[in-house]
Amino acid sequence: MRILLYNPDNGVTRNFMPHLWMFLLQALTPAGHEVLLVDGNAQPMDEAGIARFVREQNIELVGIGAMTRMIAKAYRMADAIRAIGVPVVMGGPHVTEEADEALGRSGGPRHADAVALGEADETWPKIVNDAATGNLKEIYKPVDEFGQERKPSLKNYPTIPWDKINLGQFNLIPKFAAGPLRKIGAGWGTFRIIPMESGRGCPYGCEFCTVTGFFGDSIRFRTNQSVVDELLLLKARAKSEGGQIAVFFIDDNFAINIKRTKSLLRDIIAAGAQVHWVAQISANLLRDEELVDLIAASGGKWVFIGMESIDPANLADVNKGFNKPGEYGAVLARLAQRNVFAITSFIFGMDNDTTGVAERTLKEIRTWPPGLPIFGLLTPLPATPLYKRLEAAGRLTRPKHWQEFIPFAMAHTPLKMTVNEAHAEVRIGWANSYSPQAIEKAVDSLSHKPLGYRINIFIARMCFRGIYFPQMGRFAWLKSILENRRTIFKLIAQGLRGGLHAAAPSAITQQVTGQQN
Ligand code: B12
Ligand code: SF4
Repeated sequence: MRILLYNPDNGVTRNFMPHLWMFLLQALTPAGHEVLLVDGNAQPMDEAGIARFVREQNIELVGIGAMTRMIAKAYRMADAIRAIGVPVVMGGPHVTEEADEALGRSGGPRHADAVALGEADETWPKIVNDAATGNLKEIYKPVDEFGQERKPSLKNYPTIPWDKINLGQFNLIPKFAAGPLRKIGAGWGTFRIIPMESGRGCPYGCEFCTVTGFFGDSIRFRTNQSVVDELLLLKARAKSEGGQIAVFFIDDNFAINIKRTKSLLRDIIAAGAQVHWVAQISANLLRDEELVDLIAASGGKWVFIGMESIDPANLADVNKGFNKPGEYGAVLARLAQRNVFAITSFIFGMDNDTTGVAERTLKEIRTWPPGLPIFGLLTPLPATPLYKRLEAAGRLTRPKHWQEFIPFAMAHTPLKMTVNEAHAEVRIGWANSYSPQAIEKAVDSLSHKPLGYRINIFIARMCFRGIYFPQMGRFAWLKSILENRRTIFKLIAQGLRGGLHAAAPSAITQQVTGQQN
């Protein structure tokens, strides 16, 4: 069979990173089938486009995976594929919670022939075999011989053949620039961010989060060796094509078992498998100095921290009281001392938020080392404890918000502000953090560091800006480049003066004269 695995675009940003599930299921597909991958963020398609693709490529089975926010698009694409007679299997967190919706059992139209509930590592081979023999069932559930839910062990994690997979659609370097960039330094002809998991599960159970319900509260890890081998494979590929690779460890809390994380990082260092990497780690676990040392030594460059709020009452409300806003600054300083920076994520529209929450948060952020702040709204995702609490209290204003998805729009009313006020707070957060002045300030605050760090934060800020402000097309990019020309000229001038390792002139003066700000 020829199988297509498809992930819809999110309609807002071009995702910088492909989705792991596609590569994983491709690796787990029984022999004798051919699997094609299309990520809508890298290869945008509409309904007619996907139907044409499926027909032209003689696809006999399509697998679609989607988060809640992409599900409306996923359903439209599935409908178009089913309309030409090709069966569709859907999987991922949304249809796991809303299987009846996908199967047309809750009053709406049917979108999928089959759904895979939960983790599909063990059910996917069965789905493929059933489809190949014309025996596709409606629901595939990972259960053991007693019918109990079964979470796959990650001990025998499949080898994802990164050395052979066609990654053309995921190169972040534009085609016209690839040739000349290949010759710079170790080569920049390709740059890809590759998702990798080292473990699954999170016991923390934050109220708004899907993870504890979906992956379970017991944590499962891959062996250190299998993670190290995968890193080595990726590193070798980047080298062979004159390009660069960075890894996003997508574990929900990469340091959830500190002892094990340290042992993994030590093994990465011992094997020379360091690549630049990003991971999600909660602030409480970053108190450990040795862990932070190992993060830096093993290639860690950015840590995503779900700070959510600077208000302890809000954190307690959403069962995230283990976050201590009082220590955020110290945690970030500890990372920055080792040249590791943070993506700090905040949620507005929580029940104790009042107007002005954005400015109060920004005031705190300005006292921290520069990073990448991101702002979102409290969103009741299906089957989360938050969804159930708001539903029981009759507070959901758009109970099926995903069916009429609107980016950055609330689906319930917070207690101490209106929905529009919450939307305005998010806008203030983004506008203030990603204005040309804010970007320049962030870059300048690293003037004591080599130029490479300033370029790094500049590029990262420009890309993150696009999560909120339209930046999909060339003109939008051109406009942001023009708006930030002052910082760009400054960086070019510094580069011409001293090369990538140069500190900015103001920092050198400060070091010579002993001045401090
Ligand atoms: C990496 C990641 C991202 C990446 C993007 C995705 C990417 N390119 O990989 C980034 C950082 C951009 C991101 C952003 C967001 N994310 Co996110 N993200 C994740 C994360 C941490 C890992 C995803 C992953 O690869 N998991 C590992 C793979 C193996 O698991 P999986 O995808 O679930 O796939 C398994 C099964 O679901 C199933 N399966 C999946 N698809 C399919 C398809 C078929 C056909 C079949 C048979 C099976 C199947 O089989 C797989 C193997 O078992 C998850 C949490 C998590 N641990 O999964 C959150 C998660 C998916 N994200 C979530 C959310 C909410 C978001 C945001 C909306 C957050 C925000 N407020 O802005 C944004 C929106 C994204 C956007 N703009 O498109 C939620 C989604 C919940 C939901 N109900 O949809 C999750 C679950 C986290 C959470 N806290 O609840 N995210
Ligand atoms: S710590 Fe992160 S992954 Fe774990 S439950 Fe909380 S938000 Fe979800």
